[in-house]
Amino acid sequence: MPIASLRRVLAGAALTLVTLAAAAHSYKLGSIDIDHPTARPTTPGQSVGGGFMTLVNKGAADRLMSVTSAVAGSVQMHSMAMDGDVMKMRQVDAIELPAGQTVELKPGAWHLMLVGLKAPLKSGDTFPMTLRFEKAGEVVVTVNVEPPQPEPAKAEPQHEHQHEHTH
Ligand SMILES: [Cu+2]
Repeated sequence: MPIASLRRVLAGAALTLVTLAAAAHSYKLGSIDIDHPTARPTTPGQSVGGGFMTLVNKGAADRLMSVTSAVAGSVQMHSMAMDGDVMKMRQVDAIELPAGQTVELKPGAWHLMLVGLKAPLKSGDTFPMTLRFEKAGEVVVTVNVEPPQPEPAKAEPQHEHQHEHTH
């Protein structure tokens, strides 16, 4: 094959890989898949931001032990749970990843809090973040800064419930 066309083929292959990586945006560490790590955009003066991702554990039980990123002074792991009728946020030492289960870090559930942001997070930006698991070890993921995605169907019943009161 002439060099020129070989080069074209290779360039095409490289481009395809880049496109796939951007669309899928997931990482693999041992038996743990880390899907779509994202953070919310923040406004100037806002020192705290939220971080989200989906952790799929295809192997034995593990735990997310710590998270660090250069964009923030510290990254805390938080849980959200109802305490009476109040939703309360609590800092935890680790997030349990039961064997064969998916744990979603999302608003209203487990999430990361980027505390002491050094600069506002802007929509479209990306930054590296290091996740350390008890058994799987460490991985650096790229976090996409993106605004909240509209929740599919799930949010509907709540809306209907609220509208009932206007009758
Ligand atoms: Cu929190």
